[in-house]
Amino acid sequence: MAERIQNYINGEWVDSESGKTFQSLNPANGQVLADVAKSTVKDVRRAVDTAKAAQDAWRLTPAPRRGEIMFKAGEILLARKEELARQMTQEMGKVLNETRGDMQEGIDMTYYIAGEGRRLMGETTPSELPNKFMMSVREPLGVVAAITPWNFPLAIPTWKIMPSLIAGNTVVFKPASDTPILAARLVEACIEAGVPAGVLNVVFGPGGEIGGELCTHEDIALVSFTGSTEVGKKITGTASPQLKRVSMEMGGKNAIIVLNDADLELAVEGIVWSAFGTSGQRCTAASRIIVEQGVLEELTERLVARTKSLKLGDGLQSGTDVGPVINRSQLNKIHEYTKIGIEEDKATLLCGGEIATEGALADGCFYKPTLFGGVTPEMRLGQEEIFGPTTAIMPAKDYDDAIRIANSTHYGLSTSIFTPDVNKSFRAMRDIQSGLVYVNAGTIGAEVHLPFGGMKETGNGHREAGTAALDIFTEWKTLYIDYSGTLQKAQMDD
Ligand code: UN1
Repeated sequence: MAERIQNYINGEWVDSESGKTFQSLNPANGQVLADVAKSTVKDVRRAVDTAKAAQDAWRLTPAPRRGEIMFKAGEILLARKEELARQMTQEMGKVLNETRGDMQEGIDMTYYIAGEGRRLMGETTPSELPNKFMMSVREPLGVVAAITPWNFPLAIPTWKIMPSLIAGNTVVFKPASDTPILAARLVEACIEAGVPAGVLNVVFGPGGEIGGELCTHEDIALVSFTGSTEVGKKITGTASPQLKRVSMEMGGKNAIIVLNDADLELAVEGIVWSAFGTSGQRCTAASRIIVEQGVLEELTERLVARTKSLKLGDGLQSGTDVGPVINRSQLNKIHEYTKIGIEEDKATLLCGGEIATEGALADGCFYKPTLFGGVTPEMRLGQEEIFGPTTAIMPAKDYDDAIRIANSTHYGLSTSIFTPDVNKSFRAMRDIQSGLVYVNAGTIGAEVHLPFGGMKETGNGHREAGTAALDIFTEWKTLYIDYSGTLQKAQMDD
């Protein structure tokens, strides 16, 4: 039976004031999993008002105490890891091993941030004047709007909610409409851990209807968003005129470079994992494979064979390599790109390129892992984010050409290079324009304690995760304490 998922506002689970709901479906078979509150602007206002009212008490709760609550939330998520991973596969589609990874990433972030409760470090530095002390401290911003995507239903919300809370902010959480169940589970864990009423609120519903209010409400201090560049630009355009802070984590067109001297077996595994893991629905997914001439033929052959061997199916069934994509409209969009690749780009379709309809797959949103060959940077396949199991092989004349191609997009999230050559690796680490660079590994698999984010149109300069996250969710206050008993003048007194 379908579960009922309500908003959580001011410490209570409540329906939308409209009484309306929408459904959460299993993308593997179309089964209805939940009826979910379809919020209105009024619901959002109530959530923001509540978060605003709760902020003072939360800000004044000592950070180590906040950290203890976060730590407990981590313990609860860990205890429920397997159960929630299964629910996540049902709701989002990716295979069980990957949803376990998503859970673990959320748990890692929660534990990591709990430790910040006893750090949240500022600076002290000597004053230029005698008998004067100075330091900087991190202050909360106020109410944070956390708008999150469906591809990491648990991990990405923790990247925003946990640093917000440890810093003393309160939160209005607006998860993607495709994954409300996991969002509710995360909120439950926080409540059980002791997050007080009003400090964390969740509103479900279509971004097109309630997102605007989250970006313009006068009591929202920061809009933290992960999703497409298109939506991110809209949010920035709406929130910026009121000088709200906006932290944007958006698209990618990530490349794997394979040089002539690469270990091809390793490269093939890295490519398949990065291109087709999560059915290609990661902002870090490899959607361009840049191959130096000398290994182009052999790598292509091996990749086609390996890609054809991947088993599509329900992510809960053992033996499944690739699960469904999130919904019908994404499925159709992915297929549109196959048509664009063939008709407009005139690239070579090497395998896949079809909606899978064999047997039970017809009931779900399955797309065959797809490889294109002969792609160049001018083509749409070489430029646009597809967010599906489609990747493009792009031939490169030599190392310099490979780097040039890698840098030839508006995005800059994650790039990898396969080569045993230490000189070329270091040059690549220096010259590649992306926020993450991997050597002899794929483009996915970032860990929570270093900064995560991208250059160019992938982001707006911020980095989530690591201590860098605190720069998004806090602001600096600088304190000067003069204990000289005289009026000292900086820059003027000797
Ligand atoms: C995303 O797809 O938005 O590095 C995040 C990775 C994961 C996070 C991906 N740890 O692929």
